[in-house]
Parts: sequence; C-alpha cells; structure tokens
Amino acid sequence: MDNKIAFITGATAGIGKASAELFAKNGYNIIITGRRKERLDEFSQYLKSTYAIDVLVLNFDVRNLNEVETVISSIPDHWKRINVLLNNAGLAAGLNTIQEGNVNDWERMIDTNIKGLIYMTRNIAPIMINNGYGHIINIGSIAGKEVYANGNVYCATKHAVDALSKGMRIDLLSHNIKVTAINPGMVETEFSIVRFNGDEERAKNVYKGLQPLLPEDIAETVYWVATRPPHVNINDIVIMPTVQANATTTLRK
Ligand code: NDP
Ligand code: 8X3
Repeated sequence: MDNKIAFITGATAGIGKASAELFAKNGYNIIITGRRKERLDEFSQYLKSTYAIDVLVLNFDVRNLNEVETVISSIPDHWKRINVLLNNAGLAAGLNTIQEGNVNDWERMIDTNIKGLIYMTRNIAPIMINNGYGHIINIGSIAGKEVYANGNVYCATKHAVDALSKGMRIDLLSHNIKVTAINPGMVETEFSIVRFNGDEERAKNVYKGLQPLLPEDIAETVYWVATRPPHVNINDIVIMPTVQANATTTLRK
C-alpha cells in the first residue's frame, strides 16, 4: 500500500465529504469518520469502486474521548502512515444571545469543535511524530476571526481553533509536522440545517440571493495546502464567497 493517506473527520457530509472525494480522486487512501455509519459505508463503497483506492471506515463520535482513544489505537499499522489529518468535524447549534442561549447547544459546540479537535490531535500527533512527518489541517471559520451578533459561543469555539492551530504549529515544529488553519465564510452544506435544528426553510434563507461557497471550493483549498512542497507551509487561509466581505456584510440580489 504505497498511496498517501488522508484521515478526515466528519466525512459524511459537506466539506469533509468533498475533501475525501478529492483526495481519493488524486490517489490517496482515505480514512473516513463520522457518526452516521450507513453514510460512511455507502461513501466507502463509492470511493473504492470509483477511484480504485482503499478506504478505512471509523465510526465514532469525536466528543467521546474513550471512543477516540479506542478507535485510534485499533488502526492497523499499515494505515498509520497518515500524511494528512483534516480536523473538520464540527457544527453550530442555534443562534441566540448569551442571555437566552441554550446551554446544551453551547456544550455540544464546545465538545465537538474544541474538545473533539483536541482529542483527535492528541491521539494522531504521536503517530505522526513516530512517522517523522505529517500535516494537520484544521477547519476554523470566519467566525474564528470575527464575532457576530448571537454567534457568541460558536465564534468562541472557532477562535479556539485559531489559537490551537497557532499553538500546535509551535509544539510540532521540531517534528516536521505542518499545521494549517482554513477559515471559510459561508459554505452551503448541511451546516445551517444542523444549526437550525432541521429547519430547512430557515437554513435556505441564509444563502438566499447570494452564491455561497461550495464544499468543493474548500476541498480544493485543503488539497492545495496539503500538496505544497516540503519546505512550504500555508499557515492560515480565510476564504470567502465573492459576495461576502466579512462575517456580516454580504451582497444579496
Ligand atoms: P456539515 O453539517 O455538512 O458536516 C459536518 C460533518 O461533521 C458531518 O460529517 C458530521 O458527521 C461531522 N460531525 C459533526 N459532529 C460530529 C461528532 N460529534 N463526531 C463526529 N463527526 C461529527 O457541515 P460543514 O461541512 O459545513 O462543516 C464542516 C466544518 O466546517 C465544521 O467544523 C464547521 O464549523 C466548518 N465551517 C463551516 C462553514 C459553513 O458555512 N458551512 C463555514 C466555516 C466553517 P456525522 O453527523 O455523521 O457525525
Ligand atoms: C460558519 C460561518 O459565519 O456562518 O462557520 O458562522 S458563519
């Protein structure tokens, strides 16, 4: 098995799924993860038959440290030559003021976006250190660079990803492990449907009258940063729809 390996968290939808497909198309073997097993199995079959690459399905919840440790420690040795870890699994839950927000939503975002990302990194970084190479790519957000009304806790989790990416880069410097943060503006995925608890109409309105980014746009960016020469690292990227100037300023028809 000589192909490079990309490990992608949250590959059942959106940015993670599009990234997995692009790596597969370019001959990488792929480790795909997520909680929805049926989607993972179906996607795995599709990737294997379409791109003649190998796929390892790991079905777990990034919020559960026990599951993360058990699953990562059970990865077969030949799958441990991980070139890229894409820390993508994440979500927004709700959009409300700090005085009225739902504490369960906040905990879900903190547990997934911050704790999930550090559990994954804590368990994969030693494998990369042992290999002597690796690249960790964290999906942050424009919400990690700016704060918008009612975004309080989601923005805080993505500011944490921003800080963690900078910290990881320092800690892993001497181990030949690159760290990149990619911070998108609006991307049309299942993100807003999840944020608004399944309310598809409300989710559609987020993108009404404008052309948002597509998950494939972020996948291309992920793949581009992952394929720079060994002496080049892309530290940080903010990528926006052309009609979105910042977190709160958009041009709608
Ligand atoms: P989607 O909802 O389409 O995909 C989210 C993915 O994360 C799914 O595969 C989901 O899998 C996985 N996931 C969520 N929670 C968990 C969990 N607890 N354990 C394991 N996997 C989990 O959203 P996007 O593709 O848009 O989001 C991907 C990342 O991009 C997130 O970190 C998000 O914050 C970020 N982002 C999104 C933007 C946007 O506008 N869409 C903009 C900026 C950043 P499953 O449900 O099967 O577990
Ligand atoms: C998603 C981008 O600004 O809709 O992270 O929260 S935003």
